[in-house]
Amino acid sequence: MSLVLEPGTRLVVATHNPGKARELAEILEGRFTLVAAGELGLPEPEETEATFVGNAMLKARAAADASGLIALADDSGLSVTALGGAPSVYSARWAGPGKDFGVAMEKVRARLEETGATDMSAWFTSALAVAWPEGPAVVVEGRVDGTLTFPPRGDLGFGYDPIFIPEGHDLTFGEMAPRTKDGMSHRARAFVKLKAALL
Ligand code: ITT
Repeated sequence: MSLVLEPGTRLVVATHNPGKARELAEILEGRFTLVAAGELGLPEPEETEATFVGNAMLKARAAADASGLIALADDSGLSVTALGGAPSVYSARWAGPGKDFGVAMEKVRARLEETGATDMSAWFTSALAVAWPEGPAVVVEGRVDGTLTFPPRGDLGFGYDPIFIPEGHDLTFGEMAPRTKDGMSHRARAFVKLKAALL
C-alpha cells in the first residue's frame, strides 16, 4: 500500500472540537472530502497517552478502524515555560467538564501568579496523525512560539487563543482573522510536514 493521500479522498476528521474542525477544514482547503467523526457517531476515545504524538495516533487509529475510512486526528495544546511546560496534553482537561476556557485561562494566570514567574513565554504544539483502517499511520508535529498576555483578548479563535500572542506579532490569536492564524499556527506548520510526507 502506498502512503499517498489522493485529492478528493474521503477523510474522517477525528475531532469533537468544533474550533479545531473548522481550522483543519480551512488548512486542508478543499483537497479532501471531509467527514466529521460526530456525523458518523464515532465515540470520543480516552486520551491515555503522555504525548501529543501518542494521543494523535490513538485518536486517528480509533476513528480509522471504527469507520473504515482514512482518518486525520489532531492532538494539541498549550505549554507554558514557567509552568514546566503545563498544561500540555492536559490543555483540554484544564477547562473542566464544562469545557470552559475562561476557567482554563484563569488557571494559567493564577498558577503563574503563584510561582511569581516573570517569563511569559509559551508555545502551542499540534500533532497531526493520519491512519489507514487496519493499516499504517503517519504522525508529524508543528509548533508556534509566543508570549502570554492577561486579561484575555479577542473572541475569534477557540481554547487558549485569547491569551497567546505569536512571536513577532501584537495581536493575540483570538484577535487575528482566521486566515492570519492559519498562516502561522502550530496546526498549519504540522500540516506543511504532513503534505511533505503524504501529498
Ligand atoms: P479532540 O480530542 O476531539 O480533537 P479536544 O479539544 O479534546 O478535541 P485535545 O485533546 O487535543 O482536543 O485538546 C487540546 C486543547 O488545547 C483544546 O481543547 C484547546 O483548548 C487547546 N488548543 C489546541 N490548539 C489550540 C489553538 O489553536 N488555539 C487555542 N487553543 C488550542
